Amino acid sequence: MAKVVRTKWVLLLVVLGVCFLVACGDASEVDQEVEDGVDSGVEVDEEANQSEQSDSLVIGFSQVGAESEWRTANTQSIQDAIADAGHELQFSDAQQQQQNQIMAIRSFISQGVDAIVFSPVVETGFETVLQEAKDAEIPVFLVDRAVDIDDDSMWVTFLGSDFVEEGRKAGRWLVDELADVEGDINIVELQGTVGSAPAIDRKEGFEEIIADHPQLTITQSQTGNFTRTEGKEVMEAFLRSDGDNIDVLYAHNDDMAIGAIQAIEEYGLKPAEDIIVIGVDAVKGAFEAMVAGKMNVTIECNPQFGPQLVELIEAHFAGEELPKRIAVEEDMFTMDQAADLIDSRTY
Ligand code: GYE
Repeated sequence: MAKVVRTKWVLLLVVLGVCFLVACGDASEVDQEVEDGVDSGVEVDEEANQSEQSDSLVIGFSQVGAESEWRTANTQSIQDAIADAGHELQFSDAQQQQQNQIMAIRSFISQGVDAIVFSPVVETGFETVLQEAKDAEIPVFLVDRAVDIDDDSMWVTFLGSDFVEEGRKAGRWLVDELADVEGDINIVELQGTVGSAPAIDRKEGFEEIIADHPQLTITQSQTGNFTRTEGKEVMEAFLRSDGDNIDVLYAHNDDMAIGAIQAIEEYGLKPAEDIIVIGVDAVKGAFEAMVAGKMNVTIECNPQFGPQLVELIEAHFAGEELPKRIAVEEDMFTMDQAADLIDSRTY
């Protein structure tokens, strides 16, 4: 019996010993695996890095300038989206000068960037440089503003707003607002940058709607170049020449409307009461003016299409065929909605 017990103990010890050795073996194998694992982990990461690097693009972006709140938000959205996607950005601010944009694009071409993002300050005069980009086989993505060129093979796609529709929305809002008002209505218009797509199209859309309402007339129309300063200056001139007969201001963007509001107040009139104020963009400043009761309506033009743009660029490099025009969706906001919405506005 004692022998059996001893034998059992011996067997147990042997089993434990074997287990220990196996365990050690396992442990050292595990150690080995950890080492291998670390190594192979690094290799995997390197592969990921390499593929990230090879997928990572150098993107040249020729931006119009920094003329408005809209533009600042647009630049930020595109810069963030490109950085978040791990691409490299070459940024150039043209300060609203066409010549600067042509130089920037030429420089992107000579650097051999992978793609060019381009928001043309004006619609015409870019054929030569776009042809140069095409010859260099660098895909061009037009954003925000279009060009007036028939050969649409010069760019991959255009991503932006329907400015004619924005002008129509402004016109329709005004027609509704004045539905019960009798007599002639004098409208002054602050146009955007001369020759730019949003100035041309916002004018066209607005005129198309008011054309059916002969009591509505644009009595004065001039450019304020999309800036607050020039918007104010031009509104001062409008007021000087015909101050008591202005019923409506239609500004092609909010910044000019905000500048003009100041001019109206300095002239001794009440913006939004004595003169109806219409803007475009729906930037924070317009919401502040509406909450303060100084602006009647703003038509939305959404600048935050950076993520959508990056998706399109990546889709192009993945071999996808893109439509030639892609619209950004937008809305319209009135004075009575402004207080509820102001905090949710992100630009
Ligand atoms: O409305 C204006 C900016 O091209 C849509 O340019 C853009 C316009 C925008 O300066 O504020």
